[in-house]
Amino acid sequence: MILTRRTLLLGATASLAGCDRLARNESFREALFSAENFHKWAQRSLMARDALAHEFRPDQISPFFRANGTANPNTPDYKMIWRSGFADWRLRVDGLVARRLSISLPQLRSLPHREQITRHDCVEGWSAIGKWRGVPLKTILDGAGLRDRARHLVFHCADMMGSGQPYYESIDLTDAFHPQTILAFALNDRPLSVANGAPLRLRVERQLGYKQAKYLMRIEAVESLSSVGRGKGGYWEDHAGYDWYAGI
Ligand SMILES: Nc1nc2c(c(=O)[nH]1)N[C@H]1C(S)=C(S)[C@@H](COP(=O)(O)O)O[C@H]1N2
Ligand SMILES: [Mo]
Repeated sequence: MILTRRTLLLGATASLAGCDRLARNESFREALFSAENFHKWAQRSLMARDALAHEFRPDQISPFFRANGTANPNTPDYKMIWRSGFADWRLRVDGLVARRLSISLPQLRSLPHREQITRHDCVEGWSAIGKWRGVPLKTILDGAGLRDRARHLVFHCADMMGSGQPYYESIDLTDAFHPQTILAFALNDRPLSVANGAPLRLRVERQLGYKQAKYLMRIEAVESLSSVGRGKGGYWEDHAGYDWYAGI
């Protein structure tokens, strides 16, 4: 059939009529507008997992990006790498990968960068807009080669929490390969300060502040989160009942 404006219109009218018949059907309408289905629909369309977080203009950058949680890990190991100007620091990538990696800061800086001005939202009720520069996590994961069984990435940090264990967080592969998910080494055109997570932190821009793991030491690819910490996927998830998927 040759598609003309007329056949297209006819087609549209036919399917609209079909919709009409369906909408007149009471139970169909109820199902369509039920809270549960609305939620599912809204998540799939308005809040699609691959949608980009809003990026701001340079003049919207907050004059001060406050620090929260650990502001200095202060452990003997961290002090040592800090004294070397992070020359002795390496990011380890292991777990369910084809190739384990050990990456230095100069190596990270030599990879293609992404810059993004985004808003950080902390559950404690403050926000700040900052300009982050870093390497897309995808670049690192492509280098390591995730095994088929890998489903989550766990970020192990340098700072010790009250419980005597280091801070940790995790994300799924959708967020891991999201174009705005970066390993950031600079904030507002300066090397990351100790307060904000030096030498490297995660930026996963569609999620709340506590997912933005600072002081990264190791990224581990795992199949399940049940063997990580107490099984909820992150320090605050395990110790304060915070949501694992902290989408904003
Ligand atoms: N390693 C580590 N990462 C962390 C935290 C922490 O205490 N340790 N705090 C989290 C919380 S609750 C927030 S709001 C942000 C704060 O980042 P900022 O210090 O750069 O503001 O880091 C998150 N990442
Ligand atoms: Mo936070």
